[in-house]
Amino acid sequence: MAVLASGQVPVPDAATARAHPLEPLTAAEIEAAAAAVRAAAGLRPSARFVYISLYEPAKADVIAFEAGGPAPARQVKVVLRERAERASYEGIVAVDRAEVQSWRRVDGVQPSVMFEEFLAAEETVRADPRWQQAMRRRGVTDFSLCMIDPWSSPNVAPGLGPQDGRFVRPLTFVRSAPDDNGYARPVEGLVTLVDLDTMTVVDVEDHGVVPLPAHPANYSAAALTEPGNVPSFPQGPRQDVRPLDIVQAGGPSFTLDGHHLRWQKWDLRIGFTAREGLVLHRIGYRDGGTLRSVIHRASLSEMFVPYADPAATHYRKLVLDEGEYGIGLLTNRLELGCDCLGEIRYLDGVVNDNDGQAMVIPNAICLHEEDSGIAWKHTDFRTGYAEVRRMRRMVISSIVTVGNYEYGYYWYLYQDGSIEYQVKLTGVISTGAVEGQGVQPGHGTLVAPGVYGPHHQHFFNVRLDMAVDGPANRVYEVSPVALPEGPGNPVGNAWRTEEVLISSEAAGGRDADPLGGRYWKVVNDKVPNGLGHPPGYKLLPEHSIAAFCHPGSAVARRAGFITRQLWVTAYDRDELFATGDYPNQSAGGGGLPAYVQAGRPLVDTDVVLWYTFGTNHVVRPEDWPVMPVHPIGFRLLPCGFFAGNPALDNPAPSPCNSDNCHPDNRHPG
Ligand SMILES: [Cu+2]
Repeated sequence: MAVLASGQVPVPDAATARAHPLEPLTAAEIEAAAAAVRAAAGLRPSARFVYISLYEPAKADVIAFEAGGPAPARQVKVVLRERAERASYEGIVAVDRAEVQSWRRVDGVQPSVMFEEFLAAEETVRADPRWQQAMRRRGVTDFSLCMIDPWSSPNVAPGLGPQDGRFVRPLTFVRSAPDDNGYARPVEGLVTLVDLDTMTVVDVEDHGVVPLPAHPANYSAAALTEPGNVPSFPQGPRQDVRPLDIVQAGGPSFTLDGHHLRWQKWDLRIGFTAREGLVLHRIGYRDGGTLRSVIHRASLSEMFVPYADPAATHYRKLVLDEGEYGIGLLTNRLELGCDCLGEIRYLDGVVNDNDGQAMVIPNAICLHEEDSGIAWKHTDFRTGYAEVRRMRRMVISSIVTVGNYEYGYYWYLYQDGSIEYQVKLTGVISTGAVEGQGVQPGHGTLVAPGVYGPHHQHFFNVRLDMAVDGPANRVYEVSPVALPEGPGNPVGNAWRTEEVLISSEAAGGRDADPLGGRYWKVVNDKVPNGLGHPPGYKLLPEHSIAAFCHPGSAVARRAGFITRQLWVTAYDRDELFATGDYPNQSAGGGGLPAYVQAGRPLVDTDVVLWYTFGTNHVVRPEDWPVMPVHPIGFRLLPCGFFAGNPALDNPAPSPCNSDNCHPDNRHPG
């Protein structure tokens, strides 16, 4: 485990004896960058650091470095909010030389909400006489038990733009004890608006009292048997679960060198940023003696959770969790045996705090192998001999807490050359209160007496900076097409695939077709394989959903990326986020819809795929009081990249000694 402390330098890779330019920032680099800006810009204490992150070198410079060329300058991007001035700034620091290379005021934007603002906003509301009066009207007098969650404030009405103030819109929940699940008692109808620069309550809306729900809804083992808990398990935890131990006597089959991970034939680098959390770089596969590139950079570029309830408390819950809060900053410290089971290695996450100091999140990234069922099998029905192989996968994961919700982000690498991305949704649903015995809410699901979960959607966008056998790639949309009946289709069952080349960004927004089985294929047309196919990877568009917000609405503009399932853009080092650099309080239109306006050509050039997927969360009673994990995501499969099944050489399972097992594979004794 790498414990990065202030003063350390990036870990040199044993293979090259040089620190790789994509090694994450160290604590010392974060603090050096902050110090350089502080000195050069003459910062006052009212200047608060939002993000201090690695400004990654251009792809060509990374490739040149790996070929033995010079190390690119170590650059750091700094974003800050000057509260007293009510202004935002950004710049680039060459951290090795402590030199501020660029520095500018960025008008008309609001950077992400800072963690210190989260905490301060809660206390500011708690002290507000109007809010206190509203709570007294609801019979609450112990304000210390109130949880006041600062939801972001979308720019959906006049006066809420980035130039108008720096806003959040906190909602209130009431615990019955300090360790209680407060989301069981939502304060319906009470909405506040806080300006974070001045840290003042701008507005308190009280739309009328709805009684606080009566029942606790806790989920600790001790709470299961407590009278009145909803739901309750009077017998306590189940007693028939015997130990399940994951043992790898010889250790895991991967090695970690700094942030360079090698697992069987896979080879990649692990990154971590304050805004995106887990990032994968330089994903390649060793084929024979050659390390072949697949993806240069893979990252979650944005999330969007629009609620579908028009009630006053809920209709402005339209959160861009990554762009508005920074999910790297919200990453959990993982626990062995709890979050991750078996032979685990961890990496820490190193991010900045708002003073410009480094903050280490221990065990932020979990690395381990898992058995994943069978890889392939065939039984010769005449002889009864069977050949079967196990599939193993490499798991790289992290978990974040965004207020009430948890999101687990899991990358899986498989022995057959495929890659899978899964988001595991869990945590506590966002709740509302409804009055009246058995009254069903119009836009949600009752989960306990007086408590409901409003309908909502979860959207995710993953940016895949592809590099299939090199950076020059092209993208085809492949759609199965039924052929007309006739002499060439005598019984009406014939179909073929139609390939459309996505030639420019003018056609860079694409729609999934779940019933038709459409997919997208990224190929390198310059290096055909032995069968004459260009090597490629196909993106299987799983979990695609339509956006229910009206086209042209402020909501659709706010998160334009959700209107298409796939976007294809030309590589640009500075285009990393589906909603652009500053989505908080933005009027919208930034990010992908703006990027494709450039109309750049996409054929045999450096292309980036952006895949949007999601789920309609129609809440179930079973999502209460904490939601069972709901996984969604997509897969990338090699498509002509290999000459055959890449997992053909998986070793035969060691217990293979039955009569059905092929004699060549049987184990002695
Ligand atoms: Cu949900």
